[in-house]
Amino acid sequence: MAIYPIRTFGDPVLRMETKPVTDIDDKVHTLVRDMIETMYDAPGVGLAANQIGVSRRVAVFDAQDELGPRVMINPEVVETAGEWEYDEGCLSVPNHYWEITRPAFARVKALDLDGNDVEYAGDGLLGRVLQHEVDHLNGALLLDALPKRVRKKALKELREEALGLT
Ligand code: GNR
Ligand code: NI
Repeated sequence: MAIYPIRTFGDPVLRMETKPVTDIDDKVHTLVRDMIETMYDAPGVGLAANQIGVSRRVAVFDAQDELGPRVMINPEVVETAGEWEYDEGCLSVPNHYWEITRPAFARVKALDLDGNDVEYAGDGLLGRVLQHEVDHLNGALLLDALPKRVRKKALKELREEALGLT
């Protein structure tokens, strides 16, 4: 088991293409175990592989329900509905939260660790985390989901923070 450092905004790996998993081998099992450990240690409710520098289409999440940690391999959002504004954060943009409007409901198709088709669907925190993690695997960050003006202000804040001006 291992806890990995989480890559943060500005690290190019967060914007790079991620490769689908074709073979769910021991390396993928180990990656998933380490990702779950890293997610709980952070602590966070989701983690995408590229957040620990691995450019593969793997994510884990725990929507704080009775189901515990879950894995999605090669996930795709296949359906969304509604609209919901929610105070969203990201371990790769630590200590910042923004009100982000996204679909309220999401359905994701993926593979589990046995290579079986799985579907996760829901609203609330679950729907939000599903969309957030698939975004990561597509090289997107929560900043990209902000309205233009808010995004500009957010980028300015992050730039100033990086320069040690705050
Ligand atoms: O821990 C996390 N909390 C969170 C809160 C609101 C919306 C999305 C999230 S996901 C985030 C962990 C993370 O950065 N996953 O990529
Ligand atoms: Ni995130």
